[in-house]
Amino acid sequence: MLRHNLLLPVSTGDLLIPLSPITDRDIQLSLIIPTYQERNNITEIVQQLTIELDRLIPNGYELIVVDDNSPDRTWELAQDLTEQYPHLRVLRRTKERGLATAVVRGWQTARGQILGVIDADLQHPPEVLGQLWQAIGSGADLAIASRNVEGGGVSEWSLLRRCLSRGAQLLGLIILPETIGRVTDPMSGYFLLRRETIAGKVLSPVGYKISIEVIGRGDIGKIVEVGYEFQERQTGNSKVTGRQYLEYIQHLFRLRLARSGRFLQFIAVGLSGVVVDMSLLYLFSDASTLGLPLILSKILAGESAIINNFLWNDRWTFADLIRTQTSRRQKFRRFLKFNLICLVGLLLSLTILHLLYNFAIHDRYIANFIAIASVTLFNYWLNLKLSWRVTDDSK
Ligand SMILES: Nc1nc2c(ncn2[C@@H]2O[C@H](COP(=O)(O)OP(=O)(O)OP(=O)(O)O)[C@@H](O)[C@H]2O)c(=O)[nH]1
Ligand SMILES: [Mg+2]
Repeated sequence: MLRHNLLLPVSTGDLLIPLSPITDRDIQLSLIIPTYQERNNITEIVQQLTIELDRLIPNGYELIVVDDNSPDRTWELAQDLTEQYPHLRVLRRTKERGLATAVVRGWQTARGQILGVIDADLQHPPEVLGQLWQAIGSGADLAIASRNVEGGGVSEWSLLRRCLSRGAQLLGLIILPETIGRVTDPMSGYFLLRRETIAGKVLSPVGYKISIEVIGRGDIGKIVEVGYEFQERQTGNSKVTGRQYLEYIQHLFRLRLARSGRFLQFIAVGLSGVVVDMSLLYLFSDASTLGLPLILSKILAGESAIINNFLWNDRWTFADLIRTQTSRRQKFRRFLKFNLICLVGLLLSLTILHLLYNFAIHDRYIANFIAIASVTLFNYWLNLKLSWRVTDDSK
């Protein structure tokens, strides 16, 4: 029947969002509404969102319902609504399930440059969209609705649910501090973000929490949080069970591994630098080869290792962070910062070795190992934040 033609095709394969979508120039915002068994809510949420967005971005938005073949046929009702709401599009998934992947599949068919997500069950007040949209307009990469900033709350939650939520957040802070610590409500499923922050990256969420996936894998610079009061579900049932908690923990570890992968690359590059340094030191200083003075040989060998490490890190370890910054000038600036950080690292390493050896551990090899490990971490973090920093304004 005709209705079937209104269903959008579901992407398959990698969960990868294209940088340049099949754009419709007029569409600025694509807001995903993931649904499972939301027949009783879908009409109301579409109506409320339409009223809000017609005011905010008239003719400049689309709503995309992504339904996982709900037995209550939410997808069918949503399709019926498209007659009355022409900016509404519907995707019915039959081969995959799960909230987070549903959102990504929706974004894959989205036409706007700003992507967003909101629950279907009216727990996320549509009025907050105005502030989120404004935050994006003023330069935020991610504008996220939060229950834990001023104006936010979860009024009717039981003590147990509050504890579980805070416990999950604390666990996240331990396993993935640099991601979970960036926002006060990392579990929020209500946000807008710029397409380019996640485009071209293969996403791989497990379960419910799409927000930690985009913060963990995206190139997200400025984040703005907007307070909102989490409403009680009026109708329909929650899909949250113990399984979602397990999936959340699995998701945290998957992200930890993905992020640590970069650190392991950094260490591998560091080891290649040791080989360069040693070989050149031999070549320059050994009596059977060039026979240069030791200090001069060490300076030449050390600097060559720094150049070696920089080139590998720029092309490999941090390559994905600087796709848009390829000019020679930008590269040279990164090199200078890297060089400077390595020199500071060297001084730090000497200081740590000296202090540990003389005042704490009187074993020079253990002290040296601790010095190397601390300085490697120092180098990694500082280089990630300064040399290859993702929040560069000139992006
Ligand atoms: N497509 C899709 N949507 C889902 C799935 N699970 C949940 N949703 C939708 O995602 C949104 C959030 O799910 P809820 O069950 O309300 O989760 P919650 O808001 O954290 O929990 P409650 O406070 O108990 O409602 C709702 O719009 C659901 O219909 C799923 O597997 N697939
Ligand atoms: Mg809900």
